[in-house]
Amino acid sequence: MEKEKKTETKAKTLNISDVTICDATAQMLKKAEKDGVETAFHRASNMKACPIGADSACCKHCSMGPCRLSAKDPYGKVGVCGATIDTIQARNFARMVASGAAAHTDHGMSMLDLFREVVNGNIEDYAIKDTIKLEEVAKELGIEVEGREIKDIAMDLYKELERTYIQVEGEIPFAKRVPEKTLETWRKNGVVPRGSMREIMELMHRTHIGVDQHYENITKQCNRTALADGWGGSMVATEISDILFGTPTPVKADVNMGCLKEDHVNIIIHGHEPNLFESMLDSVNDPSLIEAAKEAGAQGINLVGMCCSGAEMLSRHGIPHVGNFMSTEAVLITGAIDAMGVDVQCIKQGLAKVADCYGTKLFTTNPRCRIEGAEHIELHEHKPRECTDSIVENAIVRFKNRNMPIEIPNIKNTGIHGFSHEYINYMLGGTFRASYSPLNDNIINGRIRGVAGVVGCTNPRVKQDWVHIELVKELIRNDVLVVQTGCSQIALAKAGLYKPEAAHLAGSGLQEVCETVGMPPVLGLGSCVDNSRILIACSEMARIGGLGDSIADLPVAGAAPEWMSEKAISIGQYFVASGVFTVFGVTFPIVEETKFHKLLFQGLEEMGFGKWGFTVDPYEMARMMIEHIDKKRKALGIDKARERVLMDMADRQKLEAA
Ligand code: XCC
Ligand code: SF4
Repeated sequence: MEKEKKTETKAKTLNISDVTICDATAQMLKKAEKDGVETAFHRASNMKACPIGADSACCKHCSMGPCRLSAKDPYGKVGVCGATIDTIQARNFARMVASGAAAHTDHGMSMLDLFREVVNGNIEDYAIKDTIKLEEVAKELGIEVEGREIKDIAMDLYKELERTYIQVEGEIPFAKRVPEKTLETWRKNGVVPRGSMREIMELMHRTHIGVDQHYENITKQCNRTALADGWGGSMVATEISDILFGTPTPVKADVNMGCLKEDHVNIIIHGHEPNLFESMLDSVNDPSLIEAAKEAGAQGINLVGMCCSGAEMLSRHGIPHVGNFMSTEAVLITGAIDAMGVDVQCIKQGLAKVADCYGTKLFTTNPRCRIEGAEHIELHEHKPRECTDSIVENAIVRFKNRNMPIEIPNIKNTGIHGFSHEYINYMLGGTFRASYSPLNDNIINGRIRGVAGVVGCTNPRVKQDWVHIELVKELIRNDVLVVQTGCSQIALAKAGLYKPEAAHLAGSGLQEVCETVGMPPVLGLGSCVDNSRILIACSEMARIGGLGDSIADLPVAGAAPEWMSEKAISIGQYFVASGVFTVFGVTFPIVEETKFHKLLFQGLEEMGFGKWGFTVDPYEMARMMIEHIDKKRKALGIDKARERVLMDMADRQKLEAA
């Protein structure tokens, strides 16, 4: 009791304009204070991040410890077992990679399980929607498609992709997509992944006390495991989801909390696996459930998404998206949410308490994820509607019993989403010559300086959305085409950058390309597993020619400016291992000036991989990425072309002025 009181008096009031630039979230945080509700923003401001953990200078891998080293004097001490700072940091980092990779690959495996049961005819509520993509992917993997039944092709594809997970020896199937020279680098360094189960298991083994105690060797397995995510589990998740639910093509859609409707039953699906969301889409369109909602006095049922499965449904079907990771508690504060259904990943336990405050029903649906205080209605894929219908029915009851004032921020932002790798191919190349050549041409002639992937989470340790938005604006202003996924995509969508008219914020070269094609300067590719679309795009750019032979040669860079999850670390590591310079913000869990730090931030590049970068400042981040892009342009001998383009522009402007 005494203690509790103490923390209460210490609790700081939140300075809302310091923690978010999302107006809707800010409005809800104000309401939270009035309502006496606490969110992750409040908890972050009242709990300093553990400084030893932040530097990754501690180890608790055995009970001789936990051992605490000093970030200020990293080589002054070792752990009880003798582990050095480099071993300890490398092991901690490796376990983040293992966990992140496990999350993506387990998700991918669920999609593959669903696919198998659909093909076998055991599941009838889902079906193969995109047979063209099915055949394309099968062909790429060397499966015969000519004159064969879809079912047979699908079964062969299943068997082939299963190797991504369970294969004991040999390269994973999608290694076939990796540019020759990149694959050579992997082979030389012994990091081409086998099955992800084996890679993750081996990484967990090697980071146990008394096994791998050389940071270079641990990093090697980090690369292999991360690649088993990017080119394995994540890529399978994306490709199978496209085959089952359709490959995204551009679609106009709204984001932000203004997508909620006071006079409708509002249902949010939040999580990562599209099977729940797809079934919910059927449920909310069921005439009998719509009728039930109307009988309860609602105008209808309004389904919206959050986080990654939200970003997927936004891209695939134009389903409105109400906010990214740091808005999931805030949106409940509207009081307008009648039910929130969640599956896996990035679901804050804090949601349960906020939902309870507003009488919102929070449902877990996946056997992997339960939350104390939330009701569990499991999604069984052979009868998914039982789960999603029941969530709708519960939501209708909550609607009928709404007894609190509702406040919905009146903010909605329209944009164009759904740029799959296939569509970029088609859009730039035109119907008859679908190809990445025009993209490469525009990079070579300098209209587009390079391509940047800006992805990842939001994090209460930095001002929500601000780093994403400033970074992306700076990049496009400098003619860097930006591709996005996940919570970052939503940040920029809220800032209005997914409108084609946002092209005026781009440099003159990029602006010209956007206007010719009619595309926004920022392209959203979907959820975090859809980062695999960026890998495929990079492969295509290398394959088409003119920009070098490996991904490491390309004028591209990546960033996760507001990252928070272990998944982000796995993504960062697979981009680095694929050859991409990748910059993270917020914090980096390694002590600078250690050998392990030098390996990640420099040594890997010397081995033919990419490398890591770090800064919290979006402008510095953009500068680092552009500098890297320019370095690659110079190495390719295309830096002159760009100078000429800029001169042409200047000349033209001079002419126009005259
Ligand atoms: Fe999670 Fe995927 Fe991060 Fe968003 S970006 S906070 S991982 S929901 Ni993927
Ligand atoms: Fe300490 Fe070594 Fe045990 Fe880690 S593994 S807790 S460094 S004794």
